Amino acid sequence: MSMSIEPRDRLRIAIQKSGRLADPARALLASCGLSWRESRDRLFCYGEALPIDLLLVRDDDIPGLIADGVCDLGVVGRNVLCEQDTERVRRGEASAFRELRPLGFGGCRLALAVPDGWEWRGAGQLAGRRIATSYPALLQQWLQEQGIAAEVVTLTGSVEIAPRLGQADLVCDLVSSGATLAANQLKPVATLLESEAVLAGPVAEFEGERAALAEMLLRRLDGAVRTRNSRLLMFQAQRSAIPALLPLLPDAEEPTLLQVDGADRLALQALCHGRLTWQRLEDLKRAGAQGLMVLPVESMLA
Ligand code: PRT
Ligand code: ZN
Repeated sequence: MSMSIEPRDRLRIAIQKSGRLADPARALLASCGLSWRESRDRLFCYGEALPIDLLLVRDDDIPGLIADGVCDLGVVGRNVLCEQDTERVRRGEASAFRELRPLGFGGCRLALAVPDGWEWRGAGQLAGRRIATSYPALLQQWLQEQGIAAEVVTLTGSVEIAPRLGQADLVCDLVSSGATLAANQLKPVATLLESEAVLAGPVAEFEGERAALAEMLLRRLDGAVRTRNSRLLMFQAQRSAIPALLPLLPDAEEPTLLQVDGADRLALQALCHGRLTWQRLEDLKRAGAQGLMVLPVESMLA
């Protein structure tokens, strides 16, 4: 396995080896037409369909691999990317990576959580308190913006039990369902960052072969992310019913209308990004839609 950073014409994407983002990242890239032959050590997957290889690593290493030019792109939580970028900037270094696209999975937020018994009256309450977190740079920055002097206790794991262990008074941690906080008698009171998995890349533009490859991949990703929850809706209706039907289409792109027979009967087809529930279909039927059909979207290229 070559890890050289000499000019190369293949694109290298870092993704999480195992963990929350590993499977969805692979699935998303596969839906863009990528496929790989796995190496025996499973750290490097050689791209077969396209010259795009995968490097399987810990998520925390991904921004650094991009900064060092070892990888061109990476799939990582915005929380990790922003933390490491904020840390670099605080150290007086220039940004070396950036978010290229949000990817629509791995959603969570970085939140401040206090013991259940606290009555939250705002950030002023935090002065002089100890806050446990794995995101010290983002927390320091937020505290600075609020004008609060508090002690940041950096922990790499099990942040939520720090108050019970007497290591801190409150925590700043990732939350998705909130069940972990609740189980530790904590409640979220402020959000520092809304996060999801993102495609990260270098600050500088790609050159040569890799620029064309990256551009193609981004185009396919945009289609894949957009179609993942989209459906094609088709039905027929009288022309006079159309004005009442259009507002019922959930987050639809400009629909296509085709004349079926005579001037009065139309067939409509629309790409809908919102949820097409049974309730919504019944509403459409009541407003005059006939022969309703909802189809999944396999791929899309704008
Ligand atoms: O081994 P490696 O370092 O690669 O993995 P990791 O253990 O650091 O990361 P991993 O797999 O746990 O998470 C990867 C990314 O998933 C994070 O960086 C986030 O961008 C995203 N993500 C989404 C989450 C969560 N949701 C989440 N809930 N990461 C962590 N959690 C934690 C949360 O902190 C809490 O302790 O999961 C626990 C359960 O959350 P609740 O609120 O649903 O109870
Ligand atoms: Zn990690």
